[in-house]
Formats: sequence, C-alpha cells, structure tokens
Amino acid sequence: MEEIKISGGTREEVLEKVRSELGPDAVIRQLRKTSGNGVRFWATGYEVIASRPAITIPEPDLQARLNRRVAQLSRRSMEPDGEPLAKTILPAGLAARFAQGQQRSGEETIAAARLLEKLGILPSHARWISGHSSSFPGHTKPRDLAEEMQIVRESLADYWHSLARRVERAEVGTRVLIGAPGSGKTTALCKWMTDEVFIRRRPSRAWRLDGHLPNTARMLDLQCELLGVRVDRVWGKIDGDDDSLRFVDLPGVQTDDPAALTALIAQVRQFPKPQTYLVLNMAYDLGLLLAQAKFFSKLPLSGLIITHVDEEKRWSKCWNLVLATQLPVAYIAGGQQIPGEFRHAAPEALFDALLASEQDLLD
Ligand SMILES: Nc1nc2c(ncn2[C@@H]2O[C@H](COP(=O)(O)OP(=O)(O)OP(=O)(O)O)[C@@H](O)[C@H]2O)c(=O)[nH]1
Ligand SMILES: [Mg+2]
Repeated sequence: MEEIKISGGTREEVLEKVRSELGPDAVIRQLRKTSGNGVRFWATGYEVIASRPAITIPEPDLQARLNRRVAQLSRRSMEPDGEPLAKTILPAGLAARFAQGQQRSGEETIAAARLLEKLGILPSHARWISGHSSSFPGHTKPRDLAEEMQIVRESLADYWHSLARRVERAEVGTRVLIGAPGSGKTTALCKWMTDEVFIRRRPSRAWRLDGHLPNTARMLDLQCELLGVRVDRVWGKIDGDDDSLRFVDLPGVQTDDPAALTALIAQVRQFPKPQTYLVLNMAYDLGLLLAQAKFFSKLPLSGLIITHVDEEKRWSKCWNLVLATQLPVAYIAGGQQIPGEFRHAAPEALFDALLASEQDLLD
C-alpha cells in the first residue's frame, strides 16, 4: 500500500496537501504534532502519513462482474462435495441449527438465497431474503440466477435504507459508542472524530466517562489534544447554541453483567438526543456477536459499527447481524492505527463484498 508522509505548519495546510496528492478518499493513517527545527525550536507543525483506502470492498454495481461471480459461485456450489459453508464457519450449536434449517429450507427458497446460505447467511435469514426479494416491488420473474441475485441485492439495499430511515437521528446528537470490552469502541470513536474534525472540519467535543468501571482510555485524550478538541471527564450541561458534534466514550460492558447494563441504560438516557451505536468486533465468532447484539438491544440503538474488518473477510457475519438486529451498519473500521480505515457502510458494496470475499470458503 502506497503511503506518503506530508508535513505542514497547520492542520488545514497538511489536509490540503493530502487531498491534492491522494484525492478526497485519502485515509489518514497517522497524525502527529512536530516541533520546528532551528532557531524557532518552539514552533510546531503537523505531520501526516496518508494512503488510499485499503479495505477491499468492491465498488458497487458492476453488473458484469456480479454476473460472472454468480456464475462462478453457482458452478462451484453444484460440485458434489460442496459442503454447506455455514458448517465451516459457525460454532457447533449454530452449525446444528444450520443443518436443521437446511433441511427445512429445501426448495422453498429461491436459488440466489440458497447460494447466500452457502456463503454463511443463516438459513432463517436466507428464507427471509427469499420471501422479501420475491415480493420486492418491481420484481418480475428473473430469467436466470444472476438476475435473481441482482434483485436480492436491490431488495436488501432497499431494506437497509428503510432501517436507516427508521433510526435516523438529528445531525447534532450525542454519539455514544457502546459494546463489549475491547470491541474497539475508543479506537472507532477516535477514528470517527478525527474524520469529522480533520477531513470534514466539524467542531467537536468528546467525553471520556466512567461507567460501572473507570474509563482509562488515555488514547482518547491524546487524540483530542492532537485535534484541538476539548475532552471532559464528567458530563455537564451544554450551551444551547453549542452545535459541536458530541462523542461519548464509555467503558465496555460484559454480556454476563445485567446490573452494568441497567446502569448503562440509565447513563445513556441523560444525554440529549443520544445516537447510540453498538460496536462489534467482526473477528469474533457469529454466535458471540449475536449474543452481544441481543444483550445490548435493550438500549434504543441507532446502528452498528463493525470493527476489525482488517482481520476478518467473512462479510456474511455483517449481513447476519444486520438481519438479526434490524439495524443498519453505520460505519466499518479496520486496523489499530488512528485514524486509519473508517468508512460509511454502503449496502450494495457490502453485498458485493459478501459475494467476492468468501471464495476460499467454497474451496
Ligand atoms: N486489528 C484491529 N485492532 C483493533 C481495531 N479496533 C481496535 N483494535 C484494537 O483492539 C484493542 C481494543 O481497542 P479499544 O478501542 O481500546 O476497545 P474498547 O472497546 O474501547 O475497549 P474498552 O474500553 O476496554 O471496553 C486495542 O488494542 C486496539 O488497538 C481494528 O479495527 N482492527
Ligand atoms: Mg474504550
């Protein structure tokens, strides 16, 4: 991956240089303050390491490629030793459920949905996809599997957008990231805030709040210092005319700790217009992720943030989570570096990624 180092006296100057060298989709991998040289040793500047995006999500809507991919997948799924994929990627309990579902789903489901099932979509979800896309407005009888897959793709994107509309919140709300310990909340928050401040130039504020446990995430303070963002340790009243974006970082809650969840729910209620995002680590197994999603569903959630996409390419997990929680994925994040990879999740691109990324699972 091509990385370039750019320095300048101000954040704005550095950002302009990054944009002109790498375009608007540039990923800021590292941002740090530097000391000036020579006599004016006290002068400070900024240094950025930037690159083009590396998360390998294909660009949406390339019909020819989709057709080719569907033909390829369908040929391989016909091969006699084609084991159901979900068996290989699900934990034991879920694999058994998969086997039952497999028998039940039989021919009721359309071929495209059965193919998605082979790619790791849970049988109940495949059946739902089958029914949903068959009654999708504008749906006419598809001529072949590729056309059927295209309809599934459109109907899923449409469904995703309807979920997003349902949970749409005020632009200036309080963005609260919650989830299990170590799922990547603080890292994702730092990435998101850096994009807003550095790339979109939105004034922002952050809170590193304690919950049932102390929040020791010093990395948030360091990132705020770098960005010139105020960070507070306690929640206080906010001026009515302060239209800064608000980011709240909280400690993780274990899924076997209902008392901590109750405390979290009460804490989130105190924020004005909370937009609460559940942060899930895509490298965890699907059973665990579904259990986390269920546990945190007691909070009103605005969407999911999926992290660790640098370590896991089975995008079926992401789709299973959307279908199980009925929440859209707001952002996907990959990598430990801040800001690093952090981007809006587009359903068409994630559908193509599902088809493209699981080739090894069919082998
Ligand atoms: N590879 C990879 N590592 C990540 C990613 N996001 C976070 N990490 C790493 O995962 C570890 C935990 O990340 P944090 O952001 O501190 O997680 P957290 O959810 O805030 O943790 P708690 O506040 O303790 O609940 C750190 O070592 C991060 O560098 C990611 O997308 N990819
Ligand atoms: Mg944290």
